[in-house]
This record gives sequence, C-alpha cells and structure tokens, in this order.
Amino acid sequence: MLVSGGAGFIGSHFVKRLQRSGDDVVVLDKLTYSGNRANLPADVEFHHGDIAEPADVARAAAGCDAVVNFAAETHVDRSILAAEDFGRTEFRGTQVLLEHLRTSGIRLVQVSTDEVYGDLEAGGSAKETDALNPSSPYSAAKAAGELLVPAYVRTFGVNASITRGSNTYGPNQYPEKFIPLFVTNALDGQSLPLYGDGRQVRDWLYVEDHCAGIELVLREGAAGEAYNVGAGHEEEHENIEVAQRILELTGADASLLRRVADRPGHDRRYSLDTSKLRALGWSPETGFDDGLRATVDWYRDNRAWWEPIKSGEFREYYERQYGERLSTSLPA
Ligand code: NAD
Ligand code: TDX
Repeated sequence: MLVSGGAGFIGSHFVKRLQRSGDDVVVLDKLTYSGNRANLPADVEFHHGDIAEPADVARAAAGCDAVVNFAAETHVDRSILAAEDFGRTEFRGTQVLLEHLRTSGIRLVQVSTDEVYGDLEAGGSAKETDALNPSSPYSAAKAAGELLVPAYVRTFGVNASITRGSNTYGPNQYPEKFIPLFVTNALDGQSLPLYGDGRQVRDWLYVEDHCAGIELVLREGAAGEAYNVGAGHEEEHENIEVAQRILELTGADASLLRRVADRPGHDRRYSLDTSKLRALGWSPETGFDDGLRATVDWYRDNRAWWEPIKSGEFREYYERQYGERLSTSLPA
C-alpha cells in the first residue's frame, strides 16, 4: 500500500493502522512544514517526493496494489494568506496520481473533506450526492482535486473512490489547527484566539475513527463513489464549547480565551449524513469527551514532539496570523 502524505497527522496514523492489519506500507511525502518523519515508524519504506511529480509517484508506487492519498496543503487560514501551493498539490497532484492509475491499474482512495459541501448554516446534513459548494481557497482546491476522480473513473475506467472526512483531532496534529493550537497554548499559558463569536459548529471525529472509515473504503468502496466520514450530530460542537472544555482539561485560566477578528469567509457549520459508510459496517468508536481527554493527555506528555515545531517557521506564521488579531482582542 502506498500512503502519500503519510508523514502528516492522519496519514501517519493510517500507516500504523495498515501495518497492524499486516499490509506492507510505502510512504511518499514531500515533508512540507506539516510533514514529520518522526510521526512514522522507523521501519517504514519512505520516499521523499512530490505527488505532483510523475517520476516521484512512479518510483514510490512501483509494486504497490493501491494508493491512499492524504497529501495536501491542509490549513484554511494559510490558504487565505497564500493559495498557490494548494492548487498545485490538491489538483495537479491528484491528477498525476490518476494518470498513474491509467497505466498501472492500481486502486486509489482520494482523501477529501466535508468542507467541499460548504456552509450548512441553514441546517440539515450533507449527503454524498449533494452539490459541492466550497468556501475557501483550501476547500475549493480539495473539491477541484476530487472532481477529477469520477471523471477519470468514467472516462478511463480507473479504480478510485473518495472519502469526505469531518474535522479530525488526536495525537500528532500540527499545532496550527484549532484543537492542538488551543491545547498547546493553554499548556503554555498563552492566549486562545477564538475567531468571531465562537458559535461555529464542527463535527469532531477522532483520528482512529477517521482512519477506520478510510480503510473500509479502501477495501470495500466502489469505484467512482464518495463516502462521508463524520462522527454525527452528537459530536457537533460550537468552537466556544470546545475551547471551554480545553480550559477545564488543561486547568488553564479562563482569561486566556480571547475573541479575535474572524476568518474571512468562515463557514458557520458542517454536518455529514454518514449512512452510506455506516451501511458498509463503519461507526465511530471514540466519543468527543474521551477523545479530547486522550488528546490533551498526549500533548501534555509529548512536549518534545510539539515544542520544536512551535518555533522557527511556525512563529513567523503565528505572528502573521494572530499578531494584529491578539493586539485588538476582547475577552471571550
Ligand atoms: P497534514 O498537513 O498533517 O499532512 C499533510 C501531509 O501531506 C504532510 O505530511 C505533507 O508533508 C504532505 N504533503 C503536502 N504536499 C505534498 C505533496 N505535494 N506531495 C507529497 N506530500 C505532500 O494534514 P492532515 O490533517 O493529516 O490531512 C491529511 C488529509 O486529510 C488531507 O488531504 C486533508 O485535506 C484531509 N482531511 C483532513 C481533515 C482534518 O481535520 N485534519 C479532515 C478531513 C480531511
Ligand atoms: O485559531 C483558531 N481559532 C478558531 O476559532 C483556529 C485555528 C480555528 N478556529 C476555528 C475555525 C473553525 O471554525 O475553529 C474551527 C476549526 O478550525 P481549523 O482547525 O482550522 O479547521 P477547519 O477550518 O474546520 O478545517 C479542518 O477540517 C477539515 C482541517 O483543517 C481541514 O484540513 C479539514 O479538511
């Protein structure tokens, strides 16, 4: 099995999961700012390379039966600051993988996101057949990449499926994303920058549950089909609730929570109808309370993983993203 983007957050958990299932795993990863060789077991076959480079894909995929593509630029806020790399990796990279399928005949699972459906503020849950209506440069690039999949299945008969996962959290998540940023800032006594009114709703999925859904689609998903992977209504929480829970679990002072200028184009709510994947036998096993507690414990016990990350490039990004916002923030 080739796992592209396997050195990142979800991909590295997926690699370990496949190894537990007895699969031989090969990783192709560009090691961008969020890729980390230390996320992976030392014995995994690792290729440093780019999914948008056909020679890198051919080299890594030689002898593989399938590729599961996690490789992407993944942070909405960074796509608002600079979007070019998102187009290249999400669209061109996915196309290179699909072109490889045409000659090799191997299977692809394209890991996409619930964000392709856009804002569901008016209510309801997105079904796989709903129109894609992305709001950010990130989600538009993800939608563009995944739209190639049914087109290549129909035109060239390749064997490829799509997963659309909801907001995922757990150990090893790069600390720019909401939960690991708030947890590590709380553990360091730093401000927690809540965008806007903090009433945005996300459907929180524990990383192992997301990986189990992707593995089932890899083994049993139909070509040309998309599958939603989300925790469901009971795990839809407002950001402010999640932030307060993080303050409790870390024992940090409530005054750290600051209301800052909102993200432009910010989606209010995501929600997935997951009945299609549940019909294949998948359901999430870790509830939000347990998953968040395990995640906070992991960050508390693994400072050696995240402290080096939160220096250098991260500090520059943090200053650009939050410097002005925090200087004009209000108590939340
Ligand atoms: P991440 O940023 O931690 O990992 C991305 C990985 O891709 C990194 O290891 C990076 O080095 C690698 N990469 C980037 N560009 C590459 C390229 N051109 N070639 C090869 N490797 C490249 O992200 P993540 O949170 O683990 O997300 C993984 C996938 O899951 C992404 O496709 C993302 O869109 C999707 N997803 C994430 C979430 C979430 O909440 N984190 C939810 C739904 C879907
Ligand atoms: O500092 C912050 N303050 C804040 O209020 C950050 C980083 C986020 N937020 C809010 C914005 C969102 O409403 O928290 C929510 C979650 O934000 P992110 O962690 O940036 O995730 P989101 O934008 O929802 O996108 C995520 O889920 C879908 C992943 O980053 C994507 O890769 C995935 O596709």
